[in-house]
Amino acid sequence: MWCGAFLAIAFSCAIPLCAAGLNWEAGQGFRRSRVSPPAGGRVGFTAVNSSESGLSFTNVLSQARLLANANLMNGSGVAFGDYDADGLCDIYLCNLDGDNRLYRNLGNWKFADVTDAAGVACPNQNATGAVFADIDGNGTLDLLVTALGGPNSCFLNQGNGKFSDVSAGSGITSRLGAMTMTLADIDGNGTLDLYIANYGATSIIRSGGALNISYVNGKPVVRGRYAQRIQIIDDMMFELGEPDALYLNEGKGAFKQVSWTNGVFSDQTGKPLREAPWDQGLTAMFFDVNGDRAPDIYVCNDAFTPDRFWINDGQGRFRAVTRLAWPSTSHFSMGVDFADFDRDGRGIFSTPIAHRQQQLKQILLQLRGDVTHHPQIQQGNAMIVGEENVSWMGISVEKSVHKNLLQICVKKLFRQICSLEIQSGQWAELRDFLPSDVFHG
Ligand SMILES: [Ca+2]
Ligand SMILES: [Ca+2]
Ligand SMILES: [Ca+2]
Ligand SMILES: [Ca+2]
Repeated sequence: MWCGAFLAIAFSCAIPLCAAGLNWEAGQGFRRSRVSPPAGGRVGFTAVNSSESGLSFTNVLSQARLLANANLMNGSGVAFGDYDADGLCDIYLCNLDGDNRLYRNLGNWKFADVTDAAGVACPNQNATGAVFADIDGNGTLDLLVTALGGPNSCFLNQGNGKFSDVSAGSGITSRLGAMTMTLADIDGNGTLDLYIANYGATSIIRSGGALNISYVNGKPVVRGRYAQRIQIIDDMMFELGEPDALYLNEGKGAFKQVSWTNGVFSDQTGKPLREAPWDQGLTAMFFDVNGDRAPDIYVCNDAFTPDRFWINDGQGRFRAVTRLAWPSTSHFSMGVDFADFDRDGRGIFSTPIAHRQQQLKQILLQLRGDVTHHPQIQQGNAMIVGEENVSWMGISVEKSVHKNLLQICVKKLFRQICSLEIQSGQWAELRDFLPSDVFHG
């Protein structure tokens, strides 16, 4: 019943009439409020012009900077949170060429730009991600911001509409190419700990970076500043990312980075990692996948390295999920989410993947209590590449029921991609990546 009422909120909140205050009823660990959807009218969303809302933000990236560093094209994020605790959700938006903006929600779909008063503009940063979270545990939402090439920022909420910039002593400033963050109390001490997915401060191959290559026993080896980010395998060049970073929250806005190689992280056999993964991390998410109340970590990685999936032992130590429990993984992952899809009390995670030179498959896995899984449904996203634009299209797969229908959909979709790729002579290469059971059935 309450679920239905809540869904009514989700669909109707875009209609300004619903912005009136709600009568919240406190529960243990939650609060709830009945809503009264309009009896008439249509469900759906109503566009609110920026001139009416006051939200006039645009994330701008100049072509010159884009060409110099293609990783900037990964884009920037947004954070939602009621930073001033007035019951209305506020918005923080990240910017690449300009300052970030904080918009205070005034109610009735009006917003005021309070960035300068709050002190959270983050000038001269390639801001990529933001999150509101109570970093110091005093009940107010603080703000973390990641930046490509750093420094990442940490702002503590002063409770009077202002934030204090404690970045310098926070321990999270970095020159790496940070993209996104996730927070959870991984060691159970009551503080929100932090995982930052790093992608790479600069793109190398796509931006024409100069490489220092020498030959060892006739084989090319990259040396110099990009030695760890470029691998040459069978005369093919592969670009890697940068190590992600896990931080323990020491309270009061200070974090301490956890080493990848001191035993906190171990491989699927239980052996401590000897080197950090050098992945192009795009998204990370804490979620307790095995129900032991210890947050586990899933990390989506772009390009050629696989996603990472770590199980927390309850003490803040992480072991890679075994390949027996997790036999297939995405490449070119961009996002992950968990939800109890079939309402059996266990989570499902979904990692969309998409790249025209990889399998067009997305894995949607149903988690069992022992962290094994079976393919339940497969979904895919495909990148449609035109001369002037790149867009994404989703496809759904229910192998048992709609396999034939699915095949038709995927073929049609893939022909569209291939017909474009044929022009650049990559048809054969693409065809090699087609999942045979889907495309040749
Ligand atoms: Ca607010
Ligand atoms: Ca706080
Ligand atoms: Ca903690
Ligand atoms: Ca867990």
